[in-house]
Amino acid sequence: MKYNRQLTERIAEVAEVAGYLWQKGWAERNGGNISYNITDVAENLCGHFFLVTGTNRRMRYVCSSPMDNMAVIRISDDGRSYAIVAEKYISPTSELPSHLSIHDYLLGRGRNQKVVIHTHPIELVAMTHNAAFLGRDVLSRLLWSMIPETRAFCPKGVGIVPYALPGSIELADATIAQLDDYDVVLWEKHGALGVGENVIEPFDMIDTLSKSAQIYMSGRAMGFTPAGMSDAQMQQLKEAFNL
Ligand code: 2HA
Ligand code: ZN
Repeated sequence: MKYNRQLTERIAEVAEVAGYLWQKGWAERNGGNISYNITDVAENLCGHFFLVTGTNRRMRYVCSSPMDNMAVIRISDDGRSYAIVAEKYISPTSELPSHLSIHDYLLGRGRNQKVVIHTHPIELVAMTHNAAFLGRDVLSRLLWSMIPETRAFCPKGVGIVPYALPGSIELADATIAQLDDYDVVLWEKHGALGVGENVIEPFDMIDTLSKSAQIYMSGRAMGFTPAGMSDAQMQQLKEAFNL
């Protein structure tokens, strides 16, 4: 398989974000995974092509040596199997079932979101261990209220997916059920999953939500619960930014 300029750029983009995930402490050991629908830049358009991080591969090495740690796969024409087409044989992420069903869903909806990213942001995951935060939009409102940027740059907030076995179809289906309403979902006691038109977009959203979680945690660590912006302040922001 030949890497044209656009594919080379996308590989570099994934490598860049893989580095951020590692530097932030969100990708211990083989934690997290990324997939990118690259059908539009692949040479052969018969099936769908995906650039995916490899199973058991470290995000820190996806950054330093992308194509030793990522696979390019092509889905067969009947959609029932896939072939690994990059010259180095790397098996795709253990979360491939959820990544592929999410891509299938996004394509079916005509959404131009080519990237699925999953990572383990410390404070956001910690918050999912508190049942009080797991009600619909409870966490969205709390995180929005910590800093205006979160309301502005994550206008849909976060969906919550109850705990399910990593890599399971159950986890994939529960995630898809949230994607009509949210671009970022939190997997209870596990991690975050985001979708976007490129790798930077969902990374930035998860990073912004994570900043809010850290501000909340800093307040709690200083011995108080942060007041949060008022409903009126958030409403003003909503109107000013057309959210
Ligand atoms: O790829 O994070 O959820 C490793 C994981 C599985
Ligand atoms: Zn994970």
